[in-house]
Amino acid sequence: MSFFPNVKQVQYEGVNSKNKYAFRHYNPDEIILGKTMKAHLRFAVAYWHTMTQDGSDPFGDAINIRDWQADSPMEVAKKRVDAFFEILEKLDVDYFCFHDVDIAPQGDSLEEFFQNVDTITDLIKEKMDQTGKKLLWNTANMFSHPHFTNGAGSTNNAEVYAIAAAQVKKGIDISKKLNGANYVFWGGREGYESLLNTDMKFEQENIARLFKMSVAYAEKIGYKPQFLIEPKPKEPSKHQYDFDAATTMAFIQKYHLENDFKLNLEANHATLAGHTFEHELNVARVYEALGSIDANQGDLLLGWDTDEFPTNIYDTTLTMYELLENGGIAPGGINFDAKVRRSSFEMEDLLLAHIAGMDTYARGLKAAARLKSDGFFNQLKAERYQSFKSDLGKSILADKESLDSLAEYAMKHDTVNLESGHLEYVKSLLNDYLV
Ligand code: XUL
Ligand code: CO
Repeated sequence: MSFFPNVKQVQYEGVNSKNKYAFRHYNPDEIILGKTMKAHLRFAVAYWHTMTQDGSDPFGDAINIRDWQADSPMEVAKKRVDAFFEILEKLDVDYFCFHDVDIAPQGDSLEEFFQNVDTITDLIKEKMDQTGKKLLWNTANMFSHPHFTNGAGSTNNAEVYAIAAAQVKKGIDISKKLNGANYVFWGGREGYESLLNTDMKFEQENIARLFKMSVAYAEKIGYKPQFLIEPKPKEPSKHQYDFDAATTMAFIQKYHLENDFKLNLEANHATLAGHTFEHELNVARVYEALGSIDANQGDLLLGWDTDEFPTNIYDTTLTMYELLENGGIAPGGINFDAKVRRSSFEMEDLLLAHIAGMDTYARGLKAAARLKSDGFFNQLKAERYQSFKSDLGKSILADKESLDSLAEYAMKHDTVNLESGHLEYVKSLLNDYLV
């Protein structure tokens, strides 16, 4: 049975195509800077937004039309697997990501939940073997269930901590079973509401402890995916410990986790933290910790985690530039952690939204490749820092100077030739690369 009988395999048809189920910019086989677009972009579809989201919001009921409804939660879960792989195939996307709770009903006990997970991952594995699709990452949802109200790794309740550990253990087992490339920790409730009753140091130490147990377990079972932490400043916690890339790197370094952990950065989480996405990517690159990305965009007028599909080519250009400078994103990828708007409630919108996101990233990649080939940013930066090529600059960089020697120099040379950055001109030149 097909869930999208009216849509054929989506293909690249070029910018003049009027077929809405065609790529107009994403041409998987096109070579850009020596690699196919497909190899650069490593797209993934997110199970949660695509398969489980019903379109409801705090003010409105479920609205999405989804043809995988059935009599029991397990029957729904099984139908979703079929529909999901049809989506991956129709979009020609190679990778996917999921939380444990997205794929299987939680039932009445942890035991029942894990049995359901086993059954569904058997099905997923069969589909993977048939289609060649791959698991980019999976994760344990440790924020939805009522027992995680006060956190998982950061909980005040040792029994809840044990449940979190059980879910992570299962998550790593799933990663091994499905040959996952990465394993993600996103701590939605790893944060606090009020310092009046919170021991922040205690909670952070416990999170680090859970991460160390995870590394130890992966080593024990002989399967170690790249571990990733996904920062977010707030929502649902008021103060989330993994606020942004820099805060998370401080945590990773404090607890000596840098050999096993990198970052999974999300565009809308960056904007929630008051940063651009390229800022977050650049911070991760400074620490050599850019692992994978969650592609979406927020709405600056709304200011919450709207998880929209990316359609802004300015942003995807600067994002792809960071990824190119990173030497690519593998073994990570570009996961569409994005949901259709409430008004896009038809089944086919799931495909149209991904096509829009993929085309927007393809345009970003092409523009970023042009910027890189022309040495656009390198040239600007070389000019801007050129004073460090002078005798004085070279000597500073060679660590040959001290406050004494520099003060002596400054006393004799205190009239400086400042140069304008011409930033408006630079931005207008950058615009030429976008279209
Ligand atoms: C929430 C979010 C999560 C993570 C995985 O904002 O981004 O879906 O990507 O738990
Ligand atoms: Co995310």
